[in-house]
Formats: sequence, structure tokens, C-alpha cells
Amino acid sequence: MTTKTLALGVTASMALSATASFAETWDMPMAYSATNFHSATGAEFATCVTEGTGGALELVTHPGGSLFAGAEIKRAVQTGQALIGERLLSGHQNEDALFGFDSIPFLATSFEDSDKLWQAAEGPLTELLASQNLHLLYSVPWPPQGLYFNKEVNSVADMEGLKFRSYNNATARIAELAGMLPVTIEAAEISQAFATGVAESMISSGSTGYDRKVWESLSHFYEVDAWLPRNYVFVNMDAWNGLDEPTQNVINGCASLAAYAGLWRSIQYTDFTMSELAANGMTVGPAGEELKAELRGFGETMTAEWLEQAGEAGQAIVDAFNAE
Ligand code: PCA
Repeated sequence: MTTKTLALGVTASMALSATASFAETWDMPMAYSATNFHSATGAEFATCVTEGTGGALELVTHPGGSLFAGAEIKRAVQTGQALIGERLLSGHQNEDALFGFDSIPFLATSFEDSDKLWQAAEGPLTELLASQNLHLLYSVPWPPQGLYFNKEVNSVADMEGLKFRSYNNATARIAELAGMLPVTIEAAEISQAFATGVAESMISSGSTGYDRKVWESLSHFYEVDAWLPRNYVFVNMDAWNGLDEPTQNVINGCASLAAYAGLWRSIQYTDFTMSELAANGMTVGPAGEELKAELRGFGETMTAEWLEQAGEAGQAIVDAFNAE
């Protein structure tokens, strides 16, 4: 080998190692369909980070549970199988009651109150996630939750015995209180579950009903505004700490934009999806007085249960929310 070819070889390998140490690709598993507004917001966030770091950190989103199913995403990021991901926060309520702060029936029922509740909860949630090796980046609420059925329902008695699709502890508890049979199913799987009769009813947003075309199997949507659950985007803490400060700054900037854009999408999607459910043949409207009153009773029971499970930390969130 001549001196010249040796020098060329060294330069080439230096260039290669520079690429290897400075350009990284992170896969970002997400649970909901690519067309869902959270997924659209996440895709924009990923582009923002990729472009903002000049390609040094490329984020690649994998919506619809295609890389990890919804229930596996948090563990995958905790253990470093993926370094960033998005998940429904209250999906972890069985690990710690605090994760269910956003699914207390009738505590925060509007976008404004949901934001207020998030102001009260963000600090404690950030700490809880940090204790689990996760860094919280941003969070976006779903539209208000209402009830879906395959028949007219005017009271809890009409719900008895129905198979009810649940997505967290609170939704399973509503099923129990109403004498229904809870069955846990990821949003990505619900069209099939309704088509085959594995589930006959659920509580969710107009958004999920629209995304999954539930009018193919269900006939009624009752606006209840029970709560607005949140999705959150989070990073493996070791991976976060391994980033240099300029990269962290870009990610934080993109995260703030995503939180803002996601909230606006959620607000606009609320009316749009209600009209789409109706346009596709569903009966859409407010729940009747009897049903509403009975659901409020469940709300009181569940609020007391949550406060008992979440202890002082939970009480502090509710107090801070009520004080504002
Ligand atoms: N859609 C998600 C969670 C809340 C919502 O509106 C779902 O049904 O899985």
C-alpha cells in the first residue's frame, strides 16, 4: 500500500466513524393508526427533530402498533428496545394510580379543564416517569369521552350484560359498575372486535370511532364528556442524558410545538368526528337525564376510589386543579 492510498483509507474510515458517532436513527413506536391526529402530530414532531438536528438524529415513527403493540411500548422504551415512543398515559394505571389522574369521571370535562389538570399533574408525572427511567417530552389530550352502543340506551339498566371494550382501569371499572363485561382491546383492534361481536359497546372519543369506522357495527354515540385522557411522548432516560445540549434543545422546541399543534387538532377534531359519525348513519347526541345522573353516581364512587389509591400525591393534584 502506498502512503497515498493509506492516507485515503484513513480519511475514509474517519469519515465513516464520524457518521457513525454523529448520525443516529431512533425508531418511535406509536399505538394509534397513521391517520389518527396524535400520529399525525407525532410524525410532524419526528420531522421537526430530524430537520432541526440537520439529520444528526433521525426519528422514524411506526404508527398503528406496528413495531410494538400499545401495551408493550412503555416497557420497550424503558428497556431500550426502542428509545422513544408514544402511549396512552392512563394505560399504566395498574402500575401506579397516579397515571389515571386524567380518567377520573367528570373531574375535567372540557379542553380548558383538561389543560388546568395537566398543569397540576405534569410535575408529579414527570417525577414518576423519571423514577422509571423515562423522560417526559409532551402530552396531548384526546377529545371528550362518550358512550358507543349497538342499540338505544337510556339508563344503566339498558347496559347490563353488554360486552364493553375497555382501554384502561377506569373504563373497566365503569363496565363493572354498570353490570357489563369488560374486555381489554387496543384501538388498533376494535373494528374487528365489534364486527365479530367480541365487544358491543365502549367509551371513547369521536376520534377513535371515526378512525375505526365503528358505524359499520355500532349505531349510537352518547355525548357524556366523562374525561379527556392523554397520550404522551417519552424518551429512554439514558438515551436522553446521552444527547448533547443543542440536540436536547431542538427536541424540546419540537415537543412544545407538537403539544400546541396536537391540542388544536384535538379541539377541531371533536366537532368534525361527531358530524362524521352522524353522516355515516349513527345516532349522535347527548345522553338522557337518567343515564347522565347514574353515570355521575359512578363518577363519585370512582373519584373516591382513585383518591384512596393515589394517596397524598393524588390529593395534591386534585387540590392544585381545584385551586386554580
Ligand atoms: N381513544 C383511545 C383512548 C381514548 C380515545 O379517545 C382509545 O379508545 O383507545
